[in-house]
Amino acid sequence: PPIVRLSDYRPSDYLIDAVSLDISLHADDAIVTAELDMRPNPAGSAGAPLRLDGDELELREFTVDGAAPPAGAWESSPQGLTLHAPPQQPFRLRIITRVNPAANTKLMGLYRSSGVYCTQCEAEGFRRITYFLDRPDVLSVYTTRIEADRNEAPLLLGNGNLQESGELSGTGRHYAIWHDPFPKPAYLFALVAGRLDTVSEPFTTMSGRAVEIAVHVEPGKADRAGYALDALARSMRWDEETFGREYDLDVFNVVAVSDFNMGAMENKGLNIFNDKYVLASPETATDADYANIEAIIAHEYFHNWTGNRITCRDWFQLCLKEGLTVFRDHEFSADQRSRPVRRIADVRTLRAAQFVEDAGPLAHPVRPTQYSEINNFYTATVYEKGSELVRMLGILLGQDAFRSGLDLYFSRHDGHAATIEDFLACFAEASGKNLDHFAQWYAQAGTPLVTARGVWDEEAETWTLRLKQMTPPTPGQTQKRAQVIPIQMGLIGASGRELPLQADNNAPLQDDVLVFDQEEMTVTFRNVTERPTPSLFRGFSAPVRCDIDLSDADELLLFRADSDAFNRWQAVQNLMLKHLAADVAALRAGRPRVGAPAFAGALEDFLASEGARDPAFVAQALSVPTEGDIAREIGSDIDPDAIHTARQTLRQAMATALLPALRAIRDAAEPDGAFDPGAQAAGRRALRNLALDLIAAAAPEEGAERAAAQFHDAGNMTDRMAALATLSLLPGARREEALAAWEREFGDDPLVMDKWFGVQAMIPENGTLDRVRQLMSHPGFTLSNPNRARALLSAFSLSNPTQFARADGAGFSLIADVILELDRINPQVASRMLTAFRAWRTLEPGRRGHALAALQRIASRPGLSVDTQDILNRMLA
Ligand code: B3K
Ligand code: ZN
Repeated sequence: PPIVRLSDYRPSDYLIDAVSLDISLHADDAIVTAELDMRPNPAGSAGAPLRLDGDELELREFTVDGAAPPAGAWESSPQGLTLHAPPQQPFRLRIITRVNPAANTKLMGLYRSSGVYCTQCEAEGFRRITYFLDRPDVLSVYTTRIEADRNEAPLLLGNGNLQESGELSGTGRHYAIWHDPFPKPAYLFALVAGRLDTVSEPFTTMSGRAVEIAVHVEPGKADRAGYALDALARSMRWDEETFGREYDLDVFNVVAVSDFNMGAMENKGLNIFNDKYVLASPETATDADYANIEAIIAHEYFHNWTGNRITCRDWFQLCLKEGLTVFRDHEFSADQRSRPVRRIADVRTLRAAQFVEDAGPLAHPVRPTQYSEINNFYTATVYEKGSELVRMLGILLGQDAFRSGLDLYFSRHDGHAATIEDFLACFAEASGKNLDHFAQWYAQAGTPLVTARGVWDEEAETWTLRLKQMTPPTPGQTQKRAQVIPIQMGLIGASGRELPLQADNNAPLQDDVLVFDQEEMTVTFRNVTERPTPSLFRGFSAPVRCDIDLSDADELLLFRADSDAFNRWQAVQNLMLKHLAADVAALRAGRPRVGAPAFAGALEDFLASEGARDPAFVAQALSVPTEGDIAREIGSDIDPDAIHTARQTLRQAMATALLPALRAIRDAAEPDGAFDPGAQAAGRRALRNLALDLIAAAAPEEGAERAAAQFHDAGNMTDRMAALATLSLLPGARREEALAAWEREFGDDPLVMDKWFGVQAMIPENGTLDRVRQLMSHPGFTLSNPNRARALLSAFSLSNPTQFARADGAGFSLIADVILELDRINPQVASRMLTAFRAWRTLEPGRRGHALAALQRIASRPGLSVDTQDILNRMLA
């Protein structure tokens, strides 16, 4: 497949000012008539041929300014249409294509999901609807006429505002005409036609504009749409209050469909969602589901400014909209919930997904410089690390200059397609600071490792901090340079009090932020009258790893006394990780195991003193690092079985020490009343359910009994699911009974059944492979639905390390079979699933060999999709 390079970017030779679409829908036959008002681009090369993109299209008719061009003047294939010598003044193309929505299993372009017509055009799906300049720097004003059978599709939605609608008498068909006054790239085009139930409410924007906001869901599910609608209204208000961004159309529609490749899509005025991120009721959705819905509704809405009003010049600039929009949705969730608890959750995601990506064969810069399939670059690096870079800008420039820079960006680039350089220039201008070195974060891949060593001089009352940074090589980038790393920090005295932070005059310390932008740096702090314990990277101020030689006593001091909640959590994680890594090493070497954790007493005090006040934080702090966290800490020669054993041993030891306190949490009376999805109530549930899980680790019989009782009595899905998860780890009749009961109760509810598939796929037992095979023939299972495929198979490959990476290679082999089958149905979902192998080189030699064999078996299949081929090439390079 051809490689697209950032360095080859050229402006389009032609522009499309206006697009008029007429789309007549039939299940297996949609006729698309496109009229394109075009002109040569003054910035392009004059007289160049016009090459329109296409993908699997059937051309029915083609005219230029009303006349069919002579044969030889043009050519077309399903993959493109070329007009060799287009007019050099404004001209109009008319193109009629035919597409088959019902046969579209790739879920890109126009397709059907449970009988609803819908579209997905990002990144390059519009070319599956009509021939077009399908690139984000071609912005057009769209008018769309949608026509369909009234009975099959009573609701017809497009981008923008509704202009006209009516019946076609005697045909049973009707139509709607939508007009979007905001010029946009083709990837933001959308339509929906189907039978859907609606919840809606009026919203008045800050300048008084009346907007009707609505959420549309499959018939019968309107009672699960209220939370999404509420989250949308809160997002709109928050963006006004926080960033001064106001909505700009008369309507804002959200549509939930059940077949969707990713989470959701920010089409202008018509967001289309995976229904997993819209539908919620206390009986069917967990607290985690509610939090995801809130965050994704916000994310897609926030794109209206960061992505839609200001879009990307080319796909290399993807982080311009995604990193910034993730930053905005993280800030929103932090404001709506608990800031420290959200920060911990976001950093856990970053480390679990992005750090792993950055350390392996798929590592790439936040702004990649080349791709063969752009859909493979919607990654944790572009999204999550991209968000961290925006966050660092705020830390480095200060919040006022950051906000001025963002305001400048909104005013200067509104209505245009921008680049990372454009974005950074606004912040440099607003702050008066040079951001040339900072810009390197967008170009250099890999996670820097910062090594920090401190020496206290009692006589001189100084504390000297020596810092080094090193970024490991990544594919295509062997030499790395120093990055600009903001270290938000404090020093803590033995009693736990915060010591003053006074550095030498020439030190790059801005308030409590030390700016570390060289390979090595030494900073001396004055008036340090007692031995300090440093608290570095408060709030996780930079996306780096930190090696600092703190003793267990130092970590315990930070855990107890740090004013920064994130670093309190980090300290207890460090203690656990150190303990776990030592135990894994002992296990593998056949040495005596490490003893009981010395920090259990501190956890007991913590639980007693803070459990009631901040249960969500306490639940985070008491969560033992995942097997993935431990593998990352160890880094190479990974044996998932040893990791699993060490983790279970620590959970059991911790739980045994905490047992009375855990029982007290479980036995305390709970507030009655209706289910409250808010952060406070969710935090209480999180701690109660963590207590249940730990009790089961220390006292399996008692845990099983308590879990079975909770499974039976639970009044909401969070508690129901937590009970099932605890039971799933305890082999025996209770587990199988609970699974059977779940299926009886929820067999008709696909989203709830996804939880059932997932929990079984994650059981860390040898029998799971057969269980997963059997579940693949369950009548409710299909590879054609991305949610279902991921619920079972991504849960297995991403969240069950001992079984996916079985010593006999059978786990890899199963997923290889799945990928080969899935690749023919839906390449995007297949290639994404393949990334589960991304850390294969870190495994111990036996498992590594099995992983390689599985990857090579996939690679040997002729006719693989470009998507899957691209990931394989990089993974095997
Ligand atoms: N922009 C979309 C993602 C499109 C993915 C295309 N493969 C959703 C989002 O990030 O908001
Ligand atoms: Zn996004």
